[in-house]
Amino acid sequence: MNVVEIRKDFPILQQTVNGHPLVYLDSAATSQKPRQVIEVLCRYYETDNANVHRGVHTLGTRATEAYELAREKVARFINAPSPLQVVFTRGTTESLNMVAYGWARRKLGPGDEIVTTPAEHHSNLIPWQQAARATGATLKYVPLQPDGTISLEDVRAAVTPRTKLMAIAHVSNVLGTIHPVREIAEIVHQAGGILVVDGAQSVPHLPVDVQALDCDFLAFSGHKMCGPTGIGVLYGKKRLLDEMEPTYFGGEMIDVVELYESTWKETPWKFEGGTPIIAGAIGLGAAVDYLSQIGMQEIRNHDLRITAYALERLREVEDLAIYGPAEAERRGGLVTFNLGQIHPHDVSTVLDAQGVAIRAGHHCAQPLMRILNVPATARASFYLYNTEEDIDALVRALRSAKEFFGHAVG
Ligand code: C6P
Repeated sequence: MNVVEIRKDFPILQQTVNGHPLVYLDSAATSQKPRQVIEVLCRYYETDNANVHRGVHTLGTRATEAYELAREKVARFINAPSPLQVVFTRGTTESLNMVAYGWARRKLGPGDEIVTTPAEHHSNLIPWQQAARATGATLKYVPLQPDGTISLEDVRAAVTPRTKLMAIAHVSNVLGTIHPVREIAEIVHQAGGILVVDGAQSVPHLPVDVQALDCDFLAFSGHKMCGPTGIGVLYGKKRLLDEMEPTYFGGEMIDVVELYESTWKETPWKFEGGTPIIAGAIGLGAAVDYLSQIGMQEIRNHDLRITAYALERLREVEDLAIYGPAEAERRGGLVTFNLGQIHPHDVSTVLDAQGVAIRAGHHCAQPLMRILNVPATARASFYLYNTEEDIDALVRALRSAKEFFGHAVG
């Protein structure tokens, strides 16, 4: 994988910020977009733009074909058995809410259990809180180990025949932990439940094969994988999608509409009410082409190298607390940390003055911040365009932040 060449694909990286070359270390929040994706979006609007599944005119046919081709590309990318199991959504948050509304609220009742972990992103936590409240089901948590992992023993203890659903991130957006989804799926299935996987941080970074993982639902966002914002995916097993209720009712998702009742199209179209996110889906298709051409295993290997280097260099910085597993192999491409007592927002501001973009805050994981006993953390996250020089710039900027706030460190 030639990172120097890859960087040339990303116009946004060719700039200075605050007088310094941009060092973008916030891809877990959103990734940058390659020229190949931007050009597909421009071309779509310049030559093919029309509504889909409606007009029989030429542009309508072209737009429909491109939209459905994007579904096929996404299906291949995650090895879904059929494109009909790929629902286009606005992103991970919407995908997870659709399962919570369309499946969990229909299937759960008092005495049933939903199992998750306290390290989840709010998008994979609040929908289950709300579903539990609405149905009388109980929400249970698998405890977090001090190194940010969970043990399969604890999963076995938490999952019972009452467990109708377990939800877990494949990769934590704060700790970076890669969770053993395949093994968890086996435990949940043995108990008769289903496994919902939040793939927001895994699908962009690892080869993800839904059939090998045997997950029942997988949610992810296009904007974290070189695609546009506003597009995401819900993959589901066919039987579950078929028994799931649509969340949105209206144009395009219907079969027959009477005055007092209506019927729906088949999966996946019954979930895509209204004019869908046409350009977004086509842009995501282009992103999938781009990533596939480089190779997801190559991207994973690159993430691994950069993360190992980052862990090594960051450990040299005095007073820097690093959260999550010690070994790069057990992490996705991100490192979360705190520098002494300096508030992460202040750290981030000093870094920004040197062109280094990281994220600071609770990362939409407030219960996890309480477990870590911090109000917030700083996070550097990596992708296929980051280099070891980017990590060196991060470490230099952190050292200067330490000098700047000297008295507050320790
Ligand atoms: N995490 C981060 O900086 P949306 O916003 O729907 O595209 O993705 C939500 C989401 C769900 N699960 C995980 C594990 C995530 O990391 C995210 C998005 C970003 O960590 C923005 S808060």
